[in-house]
Amino acid sequence: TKSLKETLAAQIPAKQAMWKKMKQDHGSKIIDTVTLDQCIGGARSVKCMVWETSLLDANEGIRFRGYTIPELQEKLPTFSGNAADEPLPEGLLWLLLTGEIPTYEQVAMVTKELADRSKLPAHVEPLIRSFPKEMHPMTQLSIAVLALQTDSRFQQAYAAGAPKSSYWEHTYEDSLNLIARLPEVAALIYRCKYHDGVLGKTDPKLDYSANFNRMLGHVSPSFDELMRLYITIHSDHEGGNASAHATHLVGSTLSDPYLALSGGLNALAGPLHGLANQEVLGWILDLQKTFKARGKPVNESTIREFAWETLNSGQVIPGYGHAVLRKTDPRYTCQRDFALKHLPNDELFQIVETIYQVMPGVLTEHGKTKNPYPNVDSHSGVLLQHYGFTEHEFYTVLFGVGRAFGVLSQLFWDRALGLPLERPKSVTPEWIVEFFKTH
Ligand code: CMX
Repeated sequence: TKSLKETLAAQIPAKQAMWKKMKQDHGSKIIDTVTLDQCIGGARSVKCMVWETSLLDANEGIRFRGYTIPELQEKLPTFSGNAADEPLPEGLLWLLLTGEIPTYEQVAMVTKELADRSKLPAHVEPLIRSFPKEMHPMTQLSIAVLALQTDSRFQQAYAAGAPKSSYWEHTYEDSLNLIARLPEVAALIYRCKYHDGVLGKTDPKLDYSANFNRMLGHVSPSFDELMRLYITIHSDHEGGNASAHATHLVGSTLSDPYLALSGGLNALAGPLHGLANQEVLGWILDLQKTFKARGKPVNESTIREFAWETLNSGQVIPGYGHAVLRKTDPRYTCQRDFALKHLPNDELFQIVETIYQVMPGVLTEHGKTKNPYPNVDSHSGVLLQHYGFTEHEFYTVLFGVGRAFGVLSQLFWDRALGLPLERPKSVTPEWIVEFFKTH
C-alpha cells in the first residue's frame, strides 16, 4: 500500500495539468460580479478563491470532497470497525488531502504516522508552562503553534534555496507534524491552566482522538467517540470563512504552515467565529442562573424572555445565524443526533432542544439576521459539559485542533498547485465617489 505522501505525489502532476487546462480554456471568462454592497460588506458570496477540500451550500450545508456529514459517518473507517460509530479524523485527513475514501489499512498508517511525528521540540513545553494562568487558551494555542515553527521544514528548505516544485513536500512535512503535535500542545495548555499540569498517558493502541482525550485526562470511550466526531465536523467549511481564509492568505506569502495556521487560529478566536462555542455555553449558564434567581424554571417562555433581553441590549445570540448557511447547520444536526443517542436525558441538552424550538421564531421576529437557525457552535458545548469537560473558555481550542485538518490540507494543495500570493484590490471612498460619477 502506498503511503499518504506517495499517494499525493502521484496525484500532483494530473492536478497541475487539470488547472493549467482550466486556465487555458476558461481563464478570461467571468464567473462572478461584485456590487458595492459586497465590497463594503465583507465580500459576502463573491467567488474569488479556489478551495479543493470542501464546498458549502447555503441550504444543504458542507460537503467534504463531495461527501455530506452523514455520508462521511457511513463511509469513513471507525475505531471499533462498527459502521454505526463515528468516523476517525485520520480517515478524514486522508480524504481531505487525496479526495479518496481510505481503507482501514490506510487510516491505520495515518494514525501511526501522526503518533510518530508527535514529539514536541524541547522549548515548547516550558514555554506553555510559563504562560500566565489568565491568558486565554486560544492566545496560548496561537503562541505555542508559533513556537513550534522553529522546526519548520518549509522554512528551512526555502532558506536553503529549495525549488518551487518541491514546496509541496516541505508543506506536507510541516502540516503532518503540526497536526500530530496539536493534541499535546492543547492538552498541556488545558492541564496547566485548569489542573495540575500533568498530562494523562497515551496508548499506542489508541487513535489520535482517544489519545488526545487521555492527555486531557478523559478516559470515557463514549467521549472518545464525541472527540472523533468533533474533530471531523470542525475540520473544514470551504475557503471563505475567517480561519480558513486567514490561513490561506498568510500561507500565500510562502509563510510556512506554522505561521499560516497561527494566523488562522487568531481569526478563529473571535466571538463571531469559533469563540461562539464558548459564548453559547456562557449564554446557557447565564440563562439558568438568571431564572434560578428570579425563581422561574427554564422553559420556552423564559428562554424567549432571555433571548429578547440579549437582543434588546444590542448583543447577538451566539450559535445562531451564519454568513452562508440559510438552514440548520448539518454540523448542529449531527451533534443533536449524537446527544439523542448518548445523552438523551441530559439537562443542558434538553435546554438546547428548547432553545432550538424557540430561537428561530424570536430571530425571525427580530428581523435582522438572514439565517435564524443554529450553527455548529450552538451544540458543541453541552456535549462537552456532559462528559465533565466544563471549562468552556477552552472550547475554541478544540475547534482549532479540528480546523487544522482542513486548512492545512488545503495549504498543501496551495503549494502543490503553486497558487500565487493573494492580493485583492481595495479602493478609497473617494475612488468610489469618482467611479459613480461616470457609472
Ligand atoms: N443574533 C442577533 N443578531 C444577529 C445574529 C444573531 N445570532 N446573526 C446575525 N445577526 C444580525 C447581524 O449582527 C446583522 O446586524 P446589523 O445589520 O446590525 O449589522 C444582521 O443580523 C445581518 O447579519 P447576517 O447577514 O444575517 O449575518 P452575517 O453574515 O453578517 O454574520 C454571523 C454571520 C455568524 C457573524 C452572525 O450570524 C452572528 O453574529 N451570529 C452569532 C455568533 C455566532 O454564532 N458565530 C459563529 C458562526 C459559526 C462559526 O464561524 O463558528
